[in-house]
Formats: sequence, structure tokens, C-alpha cells
Amino acid sequence: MKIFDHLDQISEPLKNAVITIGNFDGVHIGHQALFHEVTEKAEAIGGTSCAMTFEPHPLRVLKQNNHPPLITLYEQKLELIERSGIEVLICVPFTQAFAGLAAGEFIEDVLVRKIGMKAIVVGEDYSFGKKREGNIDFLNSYAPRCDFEVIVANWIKASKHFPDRISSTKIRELVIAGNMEQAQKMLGRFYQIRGQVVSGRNRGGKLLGFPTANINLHDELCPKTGIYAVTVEHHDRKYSGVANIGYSPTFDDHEFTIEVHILDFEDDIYGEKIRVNFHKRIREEIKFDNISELSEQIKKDVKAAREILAL
Ligand code: RBF
Ligand code: MG
Repeated sequence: MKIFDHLDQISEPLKNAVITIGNFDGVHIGHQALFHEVTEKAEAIGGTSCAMTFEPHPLRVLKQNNHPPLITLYEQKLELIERSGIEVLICVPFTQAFAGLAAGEFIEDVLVRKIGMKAIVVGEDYSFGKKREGNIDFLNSYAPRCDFEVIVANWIKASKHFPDRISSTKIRELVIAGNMEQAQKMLGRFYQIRGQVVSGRNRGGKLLGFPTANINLHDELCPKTGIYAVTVEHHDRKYSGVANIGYSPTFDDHEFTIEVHILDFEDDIYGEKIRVNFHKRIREEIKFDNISELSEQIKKDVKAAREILAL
């Protein structure tokens, strides 16, 4: 996938560009359906399949400190868009100036003249640009004279086994509630966090017999506190694991941690990157009277995780 980090990098219009535009946080099955429409159309007209997204997420610029945590950070978003078959990703730096661009100027100057758009794929409730004035009617009013096609993908109806409309907002709510199975259905994959293994309190292995790899989050969404069955990706291998998110109430320091005990694994991976996929929440964190009770419980968690992950 070719990536343009800035509109100025596009020196000449792309051949018969078919494009979809959005934040695509989560790259969920609704987004994936849009990308599918784009690649199909591009194939049909011998064109270039494109997606346009924004970095940072517009809400971070527009709402500053009040932006939602992200389902997918930039790196993962790129990987997922690439995997969906999009040939060109245009990643526009989102600034106040860009936010102030009128929808009409955006269509004529950016989409048509610069990018060479021949078709745009949008969801049913799509709107863009300053004051969200660029909706589907608005696009249609530009289509004949600018010589492009507007394709409205009705992916919401196409997935009728979802009572709720699939949206990044809905997925955030599910993850925050610890409902990883439903989040998985909407994402089309497991919810994943990535991070570097940092040193913890060095207590898990010695004291409990269950060493854990601890990771810190930055901007991404954190699942509800509790114990989870997870898989862990490290280099090109995948392991089963049990994760704990929370404050370890059995101990007094009450420090928030995200840690994972990787099953059948003994390597030292401090400083290395791992990816943790959340399959299912097993239980709440509990304050135990003593360490051996906690150890016994973790043993049961490991058994539960093995069963969940074997399915
Ligand atoms: N700590 C608790 O205080 N209560 C728990 O219920 C609890 N459950 C855990 C379950 C798993 C699978 C793991 C890996 C850890 C759990 N911990 C819990 C955290 C444990 O106290 C922590 O790993 C060590 O203290 C090392 O930081
Ligand atoms: Mg640890």
C-alpha cells in the first residue's frame, strides 16, 4: 500500500481514483465493507482504490482533552487498511485550517483536482467538512459537473444480525464494559492492545508463581478491569495467556497495571513489543486474604483460559 502523509505529496491525480473517507477508528466490519466496495469499484473501472484518513484523530484537534480513547492506534490502523486491499492511503494531517475547509472546496480542489476522484464510497449517514455540510445530497450535487459517481454502501442493513448499528462508539462501549465477544463480532477480529513490556513489581513470579509481562497504554482504549483469556503475539509466534487489568487489591499499593501471564512461556521479554488479543472476560478482580488463595485462583483462571481458547 502506498501511503501519502500529506496532500502535497500527491503530485499528479491518481488513475480513476475510487475513494472512501473517514477516521476508521477500529477498522470495524462496517469500515471493511466500505473498503470492499472501493476495491470492487476500482477493479470495475480499472482504477486506483484509495482511502483517506486523518492523523491525529479529528476529535483530538477539535475537542483537545476530551477525545475518546482510540480502538486502533495509527500503526494498527494502517496494517488493517492495507490488509483490506486498499492500494493508496492518503493520511491528511488534521489541523484547524483543514477543519475550516468548506465542503465544496474540499470536493473540487482536493478530491477531484488533486486526487482525481472518479467515485466516492460513503455510508448512509455520511457527512464531512466544516459544519458537516458535505452530506450525500451535497456530494450528488457536485457529481455531474465534476464527473464522479457517488456510491452509497448500505452495509448496516447487510449485517442484520446486529441489532445495534455498528460504530466505533458502540465498540468503545463494549470494550469498556468488558464485552469482548460482542466487540469481536463488530471488529471482525479480537480487540487488541500493543505495547512494550515494562518492568512491574517483580512480584508475580517470585511470590505467586505466575510471572507477568506488564504493558502500558497510551491513547488506546482499555478494557474493563478484570481477568481475561487472551492470546499474545510476540515476534511471529502466538501464545495463550491470562491477563489482569486492575489494581491487584490483594496488595496495598493499588497501582493500576495491565499484565499478562503467558502460558508455557519462559523467555525474558523486557523491552520487547507484544500484542494482546482479548477473547473473553473471565471474572472481576478480588481482594484475597492471602497470597496462596490468590495463587489458587490464578491456577483456575489459567484452566478457564485454556478452555476458552481451545474453542
Ligand atoms: N490480584 C488481585 O489482587 N486479585 C485478583 O483477583 C487477581 N487476579 C489475577 C489474575 C491473573 C490471571 C493474574 C495474571 C494476576 C492477577 N492478580 C490479581 C494480580 C497479581 O496480584 C499480580 O500479578 C501480582 O501481584 C504481580 O504484580
Ligand atoms: Mg509483572
